[in-house]
Amino acid sequence: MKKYTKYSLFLLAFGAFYACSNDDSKPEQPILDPLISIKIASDFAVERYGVTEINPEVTIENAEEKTASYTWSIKVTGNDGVAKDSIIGDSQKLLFISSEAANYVLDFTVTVDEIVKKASTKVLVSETGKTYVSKALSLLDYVPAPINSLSSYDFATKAEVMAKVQSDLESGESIPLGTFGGYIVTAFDHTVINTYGKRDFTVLMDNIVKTAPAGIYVAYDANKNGIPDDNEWYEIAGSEYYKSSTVKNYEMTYFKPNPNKAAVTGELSWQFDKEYIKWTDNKNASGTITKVVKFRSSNYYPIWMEDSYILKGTKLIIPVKDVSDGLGTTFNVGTFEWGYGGIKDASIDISWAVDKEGKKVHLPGIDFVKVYIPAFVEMGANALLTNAFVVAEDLSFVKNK
Ligand SMILES: [Ca+2]
Ligand SMILES: [Ca+2]
Repeated sequence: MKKYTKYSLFLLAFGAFYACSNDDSKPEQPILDPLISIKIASDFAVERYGVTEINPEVTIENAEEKTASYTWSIKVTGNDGVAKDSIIGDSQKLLFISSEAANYVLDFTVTVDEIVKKASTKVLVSETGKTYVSKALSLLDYVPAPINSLSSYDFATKAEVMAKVQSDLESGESIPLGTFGGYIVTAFDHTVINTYGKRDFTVLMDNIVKTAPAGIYVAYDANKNGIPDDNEWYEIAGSEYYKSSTVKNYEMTYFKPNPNKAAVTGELSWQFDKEYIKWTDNKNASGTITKVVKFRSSNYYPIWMEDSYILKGTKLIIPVKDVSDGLGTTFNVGTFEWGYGGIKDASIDISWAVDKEGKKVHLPGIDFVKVYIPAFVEMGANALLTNAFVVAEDLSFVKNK
């Protein structure tokens, strides 16, 4: 017991000495608040639908490990006449774009911990003298995959097909895309603004019978040459994008059927030619598309296309079930939740766009939309699962009406 007391006393003494020595050698450092400074140009000028890059210089001292958060806001007067701050960005650099000619005051806020620093700048948005329409009515490209419904495009040259599709697009006719990979590319007459925290455009499909949701790619004309360049395309990563069943970079090659080949009928009465169109893919699979009795007089293969052609895209699994006891006459077709054309809510947020590696990209807006069929499914007597494109439309116009 005596021994124990001695030992405890020694420990206490050592503790006191150590504390004292520590105080002497290291005087307590005062913790400094982060010090934020912002340098920003006082004003900017741009035309309607033009993009201004506002890139303030931000210096933060004593930030230690803390990270800064950024907010861009703009005063918006609502229907009640009350001006409110509306958030338009959350990163240091802002790509400002507006549909209305006006003077805008933008407030920029940098926050580190509880320290807040504000700055503001002005943007003068001028008129262009042009009128704009909500719909993307300019056809840039059209390549359908095989399908039984191409009869209105029975032209020998692509130029003739493009003229007919352009006219169908303007008159609101539905444009068949075929099976996997069939696509259409259209352009808006303005940049559809990526409104912060909101969905921006919609993709309307024909949807008459059991149809496939449509996959979407978007392009922002970053170099302003009026065309979507290869490095300007991004994919809208909808509800299926990250699923394990989704196949990225899928490619199918379709081969022109030989008109002199005899039809190979099947056991089921609807199987007119089981070996009608040969296909291969980039996963070492191959097969044939069956021509069905109902569409036996249709030419599934686009007649203006060469002897074979390749179509590419992300391949998605759409749930399709034969509910006719394997007879191949009646099917149930599922749908997707968000991020596709032709579904219950086909409105798209441009902020869903991702690059080829699946990384989110921030686009100020988009000028071009590519819509394609992301599935390859044969539905027995009903031929291939497909959909037809109607139009892509800027939602900001729809709301303003
Ligand atoms: Ca948006
Ligand atoms: Ca371009």
